[in-house]
Amino acid sequence: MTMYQQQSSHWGLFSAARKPGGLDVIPDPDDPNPAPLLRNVPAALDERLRVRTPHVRRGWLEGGSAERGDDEYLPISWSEAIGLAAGELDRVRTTYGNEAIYGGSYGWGSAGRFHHAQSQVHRFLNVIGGYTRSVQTYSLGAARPLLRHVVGNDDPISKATAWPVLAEHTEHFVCFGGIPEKNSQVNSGGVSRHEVAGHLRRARARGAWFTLISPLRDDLAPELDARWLAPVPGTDTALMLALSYVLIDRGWHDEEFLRTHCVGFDQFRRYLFGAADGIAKSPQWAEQVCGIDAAVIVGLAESMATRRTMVTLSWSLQRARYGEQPLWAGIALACVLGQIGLPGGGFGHGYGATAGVGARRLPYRLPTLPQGVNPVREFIPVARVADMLLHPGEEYDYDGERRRYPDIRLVYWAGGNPFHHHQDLARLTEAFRRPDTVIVHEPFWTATARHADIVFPATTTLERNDLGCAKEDRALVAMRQVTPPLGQARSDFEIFAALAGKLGVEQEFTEGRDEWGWLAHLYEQWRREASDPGLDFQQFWELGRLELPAEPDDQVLYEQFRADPAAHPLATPSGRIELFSERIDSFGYADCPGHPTWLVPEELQIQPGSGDFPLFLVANNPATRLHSQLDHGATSTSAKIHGREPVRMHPTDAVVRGLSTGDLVRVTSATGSVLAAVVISCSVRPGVVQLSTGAWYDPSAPGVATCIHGNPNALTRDVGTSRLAQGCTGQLTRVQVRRFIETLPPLKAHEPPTEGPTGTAVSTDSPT
Ligand SMILES: Nc1nc2c(c(=O)[nH]1)N[C@H]1C(S)=C(S)[C@@H](COP(=O)(O)OP(=O)(O)OC[C@H]3O[C@@H](n4cnc5c(=O)[nH]c(N)nc54)[C@H](O)[C@@H]3O)O[C@H]1N2
Ligand SMILES: Nc1nc2c(c(=O)[nH]1)N[C@H]1C(S)=C(S)[C@@H](COP(=O)(O)OP(=O)(O)OC[C@H]3O[C@@H](n4cnc5c(=O)[nH]c(N)nc54)[C@H](O)[C@@H]3O)O[C@H]1N2
Ligand SMILES: [Mo]
Repeated sequence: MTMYQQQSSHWGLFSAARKPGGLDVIPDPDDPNPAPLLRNVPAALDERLRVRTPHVRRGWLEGGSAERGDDEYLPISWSEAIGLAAGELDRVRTTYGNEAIYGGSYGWGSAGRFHHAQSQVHRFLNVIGGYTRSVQTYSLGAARPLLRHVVGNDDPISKATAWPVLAEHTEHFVCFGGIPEKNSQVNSGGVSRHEVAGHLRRARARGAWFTLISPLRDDLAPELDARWLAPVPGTDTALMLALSYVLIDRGWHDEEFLRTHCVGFDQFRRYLFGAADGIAKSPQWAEQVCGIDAAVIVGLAESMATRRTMVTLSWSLQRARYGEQPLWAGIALACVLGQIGLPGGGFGHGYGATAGVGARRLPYRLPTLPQGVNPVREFIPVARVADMLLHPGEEYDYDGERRRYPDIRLVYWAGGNPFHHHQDLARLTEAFRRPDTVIVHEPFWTATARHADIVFPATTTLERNDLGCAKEDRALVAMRQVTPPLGQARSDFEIFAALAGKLGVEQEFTEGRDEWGWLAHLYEQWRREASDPGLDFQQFWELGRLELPAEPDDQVLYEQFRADPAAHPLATPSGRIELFSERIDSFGYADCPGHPTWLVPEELQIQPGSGDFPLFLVANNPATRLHSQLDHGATSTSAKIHGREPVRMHPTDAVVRGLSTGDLVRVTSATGSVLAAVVISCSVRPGVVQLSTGAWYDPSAPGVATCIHGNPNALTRDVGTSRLAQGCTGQLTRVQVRRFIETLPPLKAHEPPTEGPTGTAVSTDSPT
């Protein structure tokens, strides 16, 4: 009889069993809305694309870094690989100090509390003396630093009004960037029940209105009957300012709330009415900027003022140049409406971005691998990684500080794919050629693995046991091994344990425990801290699943603040919401002034429809996979055409280019070019094309395109949101699209790299 084992992923719970035809995956029966992404899971065991043994890059063995990204890989034994990596780590830390090791290692890795790649790599590097880390994320790069100044907390996930409250009370959802169902498939750490779509349907059934403000119609589900407004991408700030202008101009604003709960309304109002720059941020002004009729803006403002309104602000809004502004202007708009803290009113940042936004958060810590202490103080804002590698010693600004990039000699990555997630990938390739050594743990031959000098084959969740749960989820699950490790793959923990052994710190790293010992230890420790479920580890493991109690939540922050701002002040300098921030103003940043401001991003300085790059590219998160994970899986590949990523465009833009669905195109920007395949769709605003992230970067035919597969980060600009947050700006770029009529070069991204002959450093002894 086939044994199905319970497993978890960032996109849901499932059971799986190995069968002769591959892996059989069954969604969890308690999940009301399982994610289509589950169909990608069998690709986890695709033997061709798995890194099966440790590898070393030939050029690195021969002493070079120039060929990184375009080289052969030699399979080597575990003992050799561990020896080489430990030797390099030791050489670099003793010669240059531990700050010369970059271990930020940003990325989502896989679900699972113990085999959490970030925790493992950080714990290991701390044990050997520390590393230069990264701060912030690609998700909320602009948001978190800004929110700290404006509302005094940087957690839009758990501070959001809970979904059931919205489903019951909100009368008008005004959704900037939408609430895309595709994104709520996912939650970092896992999601046992997909409920966002159900909450939205309940709100609609009760009669709630939806206004979708987005370049893509499918950013809200069709059954919500949303009114779709599609401003020019990147102009939401102007629209929000005009909405605030109308509300104030007509006297529909909440004077009292602005006086008692906010600071800086006077400065903000003066700016809106043109006192500062002579430009009134009127609906007529906004119409010119965003392409939305002035009358529509006035009507929308009126509807917002007369109904219980939730202003939802997607994370994508802030993943663009000056991304601080739409978030701040959106919060200001909610303040002008004055409904913050009322049930179903106010603002939310990121509803639907993940299943966890607006879900109840567990009131205690989860089982967590301790990471130890990093004695190195050095850090960078995460999206400045290429700048750091290219410009050691150079100065830059970040959130009021003047900082200097460290000089990195060794890059260590486990559980992330920078050659998916970073902007301007050709520039990142240059940057990755700077350090002496790059070490990567990967289950797959991703572009990042192909830019490494030493590649360690990592297992996937299917090959190990773990504890699964997320802060915003209610299930603690046993993730049970489905199949033995593929080839010679090992877990990140085992790899680090071997390295620690070589460096003489094995006991410090493992504390004498193996996988099973750690799972039992983490569970038992958690059980003592959390509300004790009464089951010991063995009993839990046999049962397989605990429903965790949701206790009184902290989503009442704004309710309490509304009720009594003196007793429940926000953690801002004023204790109130800051429409003008003296701190931000004191930094003197022209790219992030002291109040929400319309700043014209470079993308908009080219007239829409004209110039070399007449179209806006929306590079959003993909519907068919999580980032670049399992890009070779069934859901992901079924959307590709001729093996290339689909780029969606409006019929009017297709007609003038003579394009039909299925045609191959070259998309070019000032940064680079990609090949992709056209899909014509009326769900895309005219003048906009959409190419989601995650197609594995394929630079194998540079004469044809920077990436012949369709990774939009070959096109995006590597520039921070502003000097305040230095966040990622990958969401928007200007491009041209032209039919591709040359010979189509074969895709190499979904093939393993060229394997060199078994050479000097190579002996295929059994795993040690
Ligand atoms: N243009 C543009 N770019 C973007 C975005 C955008 O909107 N536009 N979005 C950004 C955002 S929000 C994010 S969060 C990033 C995401 O960027 P990443 O988080 O880097 O993307 P993933 O594809 O999830 O990369 C995770 C990698 O870890 C590997 N992995 C999985 N499990 C394990 C494991 O157990 N051990 C090891 N060693 N490896 C494992 C996977 O195979 C995969 O290669 O992308 C960003 N990039
Ligand atoms: N299926 C799936 N789900 C995911 C992920 C994934 O890779 N796949 N990634 C997860 C991660 S790490 C994160 S951070 C979140 C990301 O959450 P978001 O950043 O919110 O997600 P995106 O899909 O990048 O963008 C949402 C929508 O914003 C719209 N948009 C883009 N530019 C503009 C603009 O200028 N104005 C307006 N009004 N709208 C605009 C686009 O149409 C886009 O579909 O998603 C998470 N969920
Ligand atoms: Mo993200």
